Amino acid sequence: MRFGRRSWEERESAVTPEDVVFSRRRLLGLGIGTIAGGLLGGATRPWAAELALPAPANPQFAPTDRVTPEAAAGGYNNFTEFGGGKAIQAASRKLVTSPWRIEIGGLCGKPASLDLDDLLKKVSLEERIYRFRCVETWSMVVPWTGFPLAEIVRLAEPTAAAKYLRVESFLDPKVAPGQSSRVYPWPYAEGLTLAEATNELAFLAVGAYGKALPSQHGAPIRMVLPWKYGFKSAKSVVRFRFVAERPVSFWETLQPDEYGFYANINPKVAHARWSQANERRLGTGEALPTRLFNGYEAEVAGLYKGLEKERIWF
Ligand SMILES: Nc1nc2c(c(=O)[nH]1)N[C@H]1C(S)=C(S)[C@@H](COP(=O)(O)O)O[C@H]1N2
Ligand SMILES: [Mo]
Repeated sequence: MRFGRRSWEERESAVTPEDVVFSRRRLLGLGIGTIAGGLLGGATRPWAAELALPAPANPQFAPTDRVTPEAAAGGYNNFTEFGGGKAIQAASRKLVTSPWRIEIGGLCGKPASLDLDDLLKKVSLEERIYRFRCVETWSMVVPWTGFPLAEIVRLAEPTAAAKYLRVESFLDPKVAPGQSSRVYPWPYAEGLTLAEATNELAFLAVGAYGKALPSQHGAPIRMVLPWKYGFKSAKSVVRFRFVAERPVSFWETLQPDEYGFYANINPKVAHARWSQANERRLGTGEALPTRLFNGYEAEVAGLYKGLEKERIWF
């Protein structure tokens, strides 16, 4: 889906973090044409019905913000595995999301390799409406269905040596044309401190808008960390690893001066190339002032007490 071209769009394409590396990829001769090859259609999860969606809404996470229309949120995505632009939904259909193996490992007492369906039997699903803010300045409000990331920590029983959780996305260049580019440090990966991973807001979504997660949003399971810029919310997760050292993420590997570990939302701290003061809601185009921690200060500010000298914003 395409929205009217406006001044913000010009600005946004100019600030896309992908722009630097994507142009390099073109130099490598990997045509954009290959990226549009996903219409053949992959499997959507047959368990969509089994998931008993929609799950009960958690009234604690129901902001007054108007929910973004489903088609707007699902039609303007970042999923570099399937292309550098926003219209990756057709290409992402190639992702086969069932069966989906999840590995939980590293410094923990209960490492496991299990099918997502079996993982979902160990948790209970709920719906939460969260604000979501991309570093590129667009934002949305989405009803996600899922369970707290803290459940993974609980099931894994990390040892005392574990300080961080590394979360890794799928790797399959046959399915994801973007992964044929060696410019990127595949697989996409992100990381959190254990305190962040067990914060009540940190969420793993398997659904959106009362249905199984569509592929462009990171099916069958993706992180949602609403107080951090969107790139921290890794999609199509296959691996959780408890580690002692701070993980270096996909974007941090590419552009460490622009994308740091914490990436907490702060309107007063500009990105290296643009301001973060305002945002634009998908669908309506409404312009809004960006809020500290995306408006979740009460829930997460405590995580950063004593860390003020660190780079907790970018
Ligand atoms: N695996 C993977 N996860 C990813 C990305 C990506 O390119 N690959 N993009 C990130 C970025 S920059 C954003 S803003 C959000 C976008 O989520 P959405 O497309 O569901 O809105 O996904 C994040 N997770
Ligand atoms: Mo983003």
